[in-house]
Amino acid sequence: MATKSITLPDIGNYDNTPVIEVLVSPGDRVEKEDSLITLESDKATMEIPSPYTGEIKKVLVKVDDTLNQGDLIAEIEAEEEAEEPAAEEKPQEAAEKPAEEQPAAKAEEPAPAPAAEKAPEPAAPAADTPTPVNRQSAGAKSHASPSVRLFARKLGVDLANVTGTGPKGRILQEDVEGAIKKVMEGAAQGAVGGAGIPPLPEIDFSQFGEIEEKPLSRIKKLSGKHLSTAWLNIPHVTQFDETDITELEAFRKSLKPRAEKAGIKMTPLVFILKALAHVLREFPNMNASLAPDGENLIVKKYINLGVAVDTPNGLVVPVVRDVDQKGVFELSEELMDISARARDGKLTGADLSGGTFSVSSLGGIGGTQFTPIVNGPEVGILGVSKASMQPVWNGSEFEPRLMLPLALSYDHRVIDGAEGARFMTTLSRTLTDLRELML
Ligand code: CAO
Repeated sequence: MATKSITLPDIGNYDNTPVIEVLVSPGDRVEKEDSLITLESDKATMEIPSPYTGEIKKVLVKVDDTLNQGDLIAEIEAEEEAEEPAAEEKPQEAAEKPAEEQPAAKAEEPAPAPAAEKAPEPAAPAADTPTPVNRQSAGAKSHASPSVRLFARKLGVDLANVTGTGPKGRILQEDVEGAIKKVMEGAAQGAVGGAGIPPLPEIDFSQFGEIEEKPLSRIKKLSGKHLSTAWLNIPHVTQFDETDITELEAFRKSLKPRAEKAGIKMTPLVFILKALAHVLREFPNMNASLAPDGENLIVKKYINLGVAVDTPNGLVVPVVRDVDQKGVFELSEELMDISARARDGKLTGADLSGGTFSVSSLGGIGGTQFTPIVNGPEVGILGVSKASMQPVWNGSEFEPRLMLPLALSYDHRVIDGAEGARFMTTLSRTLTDLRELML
């Protein structure tokens, strides 16, 4: 046993070659010829192998350092004396061969071998392209031949996430292919952790105290999957506003006796549905869906509003149809009917389909604002919070006004911020002065 310094051997006509990976840490046991670091010149990537078997004591380089022949890389407690790599020995240029044709580097290969032409930087994934797995993380320890490393890099595969099945745990091209296949299968099934998203850590919570594991309801499982899909696929923007509904509330109260007579509960939500239908006519892009190929917008000529209903088993979104063609009494009756059937678990498939835009109202419960998730493939959703009396400056004094907080989330691929703001302003104006509905 002896502590040996490992220095950069002659790697050819390369100066100040950057370190792109450090593959070992202090305490690691390495075999002779195991890779220690990867360098990347403007022409090639090359792994620098250990000339000794033993335990790494110190790592003297880090990612982004630049190295020249003779620079110290590491110190190792060597188990055997090894011949120093011949100073004049030149690495074999293997740059010309395409990655697929290159044989996996053998453990017995003596000298550092520049692997292949510099791998092009993997392009940043387009917003709608699922990345198979994370990009290679600097400093991750993984053993693979330069050709496999290049192959993985081209596909954006982080070798730290791949289990090697080759000799001494080396990662083979089949291992990289297998890792990609696994991710793609997961993504196809919509599995948690698919589409390149690192899964949340699995933690045994019982180690911290008593726990109880309860199954999620069927509705929660279904809506959870749908919400995750919408959240991941749609670039959301949420805009907030506060609308003066003082006059609306006075009108609603004036209608209450008639509503009660008809056995109807007339809440602010009915007026919001009515105003939304009016504004959606003016902003048809909000009453639309993006075609699956992302090339066209499918604008719907009907206005069917989904209304999020809180039930003991979870959230459901039944649809009120042709809202633009109905009055507030009819809408109230329908809203009462679908929310009652939702809570009794009696909705049919037809009740839940065909929506063009959704509303989620927490106004009856409380809160000042929240950010609703777009009910994809719809384009927009309105979140309604609890109205409260507030002092509003009218130019000469503060006046008590009933202010309703609204949040509009939309798919930014379809709606620009300015269009979203105009939609919100028009909706707000309509709710403040219901006479707008007649225009
Ligand atoms: N501001 C102040 N008060 C409001 C209000 C608002 N924005 N919206 C409703 N209210 C009042 C109503 O007027 C009613 O009061 P009165 O009984 O005195 O008239 C009370 O709050 C309860 O209303 P409601 O909730 O029963 O009726 P609604 O028409 O407003 O809503 C429904 C119906 C089905 C949407 C609602 O019951 C519900 O389920 N909301 C939850 C939706 C949800 O969970 N969204 C979150 C989805 S994301 O997880």
